[in-house]
Amino acid sequence: MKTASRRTLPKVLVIHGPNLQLLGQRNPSVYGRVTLSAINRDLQAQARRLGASLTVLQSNHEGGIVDAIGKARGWYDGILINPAAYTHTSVAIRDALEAADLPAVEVHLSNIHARESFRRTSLIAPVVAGQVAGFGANSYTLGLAALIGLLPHHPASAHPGRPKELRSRLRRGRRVVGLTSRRGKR
Ligand code: CA2
Repeated sequence: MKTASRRTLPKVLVIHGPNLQLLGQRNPSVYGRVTLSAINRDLQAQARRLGASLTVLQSNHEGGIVDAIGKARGWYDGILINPAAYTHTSVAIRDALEAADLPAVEVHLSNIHARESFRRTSLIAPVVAGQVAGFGANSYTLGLAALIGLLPHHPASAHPGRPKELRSRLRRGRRVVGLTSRRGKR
C-alpha cells in the first residue's frame, strides 16, 4: 500500500467544517477575533518548524468533507479536523474517519463541554485519537503538535521504533496499557 510519509515530508490534511470561514468577522464573544486565514498561517508555520506539510480545506458541505476524508488514505499521514456543527450530527463524517483509519485529532475553538447540551456530544470523538477544545486558535496548534507526535515515521513521534502490534493500536490513539507481546519483548 502507498504510504504518504515515504514519499516526502509527513503530510497532514487540515479540515475546517461549516461556517468557520466566518471566524473573526462575526460572533467574537464566542469564537474570538482571529480569522481562519490567520489560523491557517500559524498552522503552516508550525508545520514547517515540525517538519511536516499541510493541506488545508474548509467546506460547508458534509459530502465534501466525507469525500476529502475518503480520498486521504495513501496521500496523507494524519488528519486534523474541526468538524464544527457536524461534530454533533454527522454519522457520515464519523464513518469516513473510521474507514480512513489514519491518525486523526479533533479540535474546537470553544469548550464544547461547557456550552449548550446539544454541543456536549461529539460523534467524532470515539473514532479519533483525541480532542482539544476550549483554547481558541491554540486548540489547532496544540492539536497539530499532538497529531504529529502520533505519526509513525516522524522524528517527533512519541513512539519511535515501536513494535508492529503497538503501532497499529497507537495509530488511532488506542490505549496500550496491558498489552503483552507474543514474542515476550517490546
Ligand atoms: O468551538 C468550535 O470550534 C466549534 O466547532 C465551532 C462550531 C460549533 O458549531 C461547534 O459546536 C463548536 C461553529 C463554527 C462556526 O463559527 C462561526 C464563527 C463566527 C461566526 C459564526 C460562526
